[in-house]
Amino acid sequence: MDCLFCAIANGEIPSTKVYEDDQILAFRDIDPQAPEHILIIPKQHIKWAYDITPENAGVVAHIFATIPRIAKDLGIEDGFRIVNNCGDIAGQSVKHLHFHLMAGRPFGWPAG
Ligand code: DGP
Repeated sequence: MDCLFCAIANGEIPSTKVYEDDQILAFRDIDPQAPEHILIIPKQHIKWAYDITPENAGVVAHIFATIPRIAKDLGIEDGFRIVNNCGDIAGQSVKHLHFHLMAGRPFGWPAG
């Protein structure tokens, strides 16, 4: 399978890692949209949020259980935004489930 984030997860393509364990990887976004912009991915290939199921949702729970640790390790103390883009209409450019952790500036709502 030709998947950019699988290649990052298995080390074929380098990334700036901020957290890793046996299930998930967090690394810096190559095109940051905020002073802190981290991507958090499951190491297993899940294409997009439509493919989260009761069987694989444990890794998604693990991502969310780890987000506070990642934020604290980065010194993020005043809040953050988590984003998941699902599908082209939402701007998902990489078809491997990922969550954007962004911080360090104010964020508008619903966009920006
Ligand atoms: P999305 O648009 O939600 O699919 O987000 C994909 C993100 O992935 C986007 O913010 C840019 C980032 N990205 C794309 N290619 C690379 C890469 O090779 N390395 C890193 N670190 N980030 C990448």
